Amino acid sequence: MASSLNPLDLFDVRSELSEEEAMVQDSVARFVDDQVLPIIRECFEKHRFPKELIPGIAELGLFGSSIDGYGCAGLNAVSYGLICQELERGDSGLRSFVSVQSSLVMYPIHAFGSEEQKNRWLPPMARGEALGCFGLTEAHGGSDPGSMKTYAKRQGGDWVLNGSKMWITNGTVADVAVVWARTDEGIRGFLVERGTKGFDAPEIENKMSLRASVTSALFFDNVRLPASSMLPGVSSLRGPLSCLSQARYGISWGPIGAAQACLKQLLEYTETRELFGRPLSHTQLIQARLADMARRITTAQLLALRLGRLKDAGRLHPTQISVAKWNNVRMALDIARDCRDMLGGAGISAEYVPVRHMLNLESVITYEGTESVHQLVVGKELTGVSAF
Ligand code: TGC
Ligand code: FAD
Repeated sequence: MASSLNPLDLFDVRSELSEEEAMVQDSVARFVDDQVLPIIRECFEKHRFPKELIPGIAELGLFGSSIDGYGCAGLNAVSYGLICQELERGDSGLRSFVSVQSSLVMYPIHAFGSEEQKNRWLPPMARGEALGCFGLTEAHGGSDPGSMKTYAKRQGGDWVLNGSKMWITNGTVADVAVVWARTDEGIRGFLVERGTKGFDAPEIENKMSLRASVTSALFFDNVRLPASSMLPGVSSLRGPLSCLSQARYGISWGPIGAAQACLKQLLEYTETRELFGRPLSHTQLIQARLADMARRITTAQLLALRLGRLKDAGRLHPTQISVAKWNNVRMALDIARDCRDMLGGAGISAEYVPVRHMLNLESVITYEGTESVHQLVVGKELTGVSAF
């Protein structure tokens, strides 16, 4: 007899959602089913960013969805999490695109920008007419952004920016880059517009992961910026790290979608694949593996929902985000790898979703703090000692 429980939501987390949260989830799910799934495999295979999806994403209010005003939807944190989950059910690259625009570009402009900067950038970004990227990581060591070398120096009323950034999502397609640089007054954020003299953003080729997303290097060679390009609200590493907290929160939800997509396909596959005279799903080992996946997904869902409720109550601690990002990305990567294996040879084909999700999740477990970085954040919380 088929289960009366939903295998992709064993503890019925869905019933804990408000009407508005459920509506947000449903509308993004429809968008992913109708517009993302039919094209995403081809985008991944051809290393193509699906720009044509931008108007639909904007129409649903998914850019800067947590911001109140400036043309943004003003949704709660749980809704933002559900948006990430549904988008990543399609592809981690698409969720990344929206995470960066929302949490790493619109968030710092909203939190640390002047009124002029907010009015200039937030409404067109919400409409998807302007795109942004976030430049923190440098080639010599992304885990330690405090060691950044990119430097901005005051010259008259202007700033002059020199240095480079590496592995920057959306870099080549962005109209504006939020760039973090060392200055004589601490670490500052700057809004650098595409086309500014001395600024170049070439795309990184040959990626085997996040192939439907644009990743770039950023180069700054004596880039002259007006004083008005500096974000006035913060002058320390706290600025970029608080943006990371927003993005990591969303990434704690996103991979649940990727894992659900993999498990859903495997439930269908193991029911129809017959070996040794019976369907694969009738064997004990396969059932144990499927059960383990459902257990880990449901645990991740409960963790994400609790995380979201804490965030909405204003009680979320960055260490809790680290626990959830670590747990939930690891969960999804392990599930995608195991699903790939249970498909046998077919598992290496993009005709099935696990290998694409598996390759994508190799980036997700690395960016926004590697697994080791999050373990060390938790270790520091437990022992009071920073062991980075
Ligand atoms: P530390 O001395 O601990 O802190 C410096 C200042 O920052 C504050 N702070 C935070 N604030 C808000 N949220 C957080 N999570 C914060 N963590 C720390 C802290 O209170 C302090 O403030 P203040 O006012 O006293 O100055 O900094 P540290 O240099 O020891 O570094 C700690 C560490 C290793 C955890 C940090 O450097 C780190 O997180 N490293 C990993 C870097 C990383 O995650 N990079 C991600 C780049 S962006 C990206 O990957 C985008 S991927 C695309 C997508 O999102 O889809
Ligand atoms: P490293 O920091 O060199 O780490 C190498 C290894 O050392 C890792 O296994 C790490 O866990 C380990 N390690 C590091 N420190 C310690 C320690 N103290 N103890 C033990 N082990 C340690 N960055 C941005 O700023 N903006 C973006 O939009 C962006 N998008 C990205 C998109 C993609 C597809 C990828 C792959 C990366 C992106 N990044 C972005 C960069 C990302 O945040 C970094 O790759 C990440 O922070 C790790 O930095 P790193 O690659 O330099 O690795």
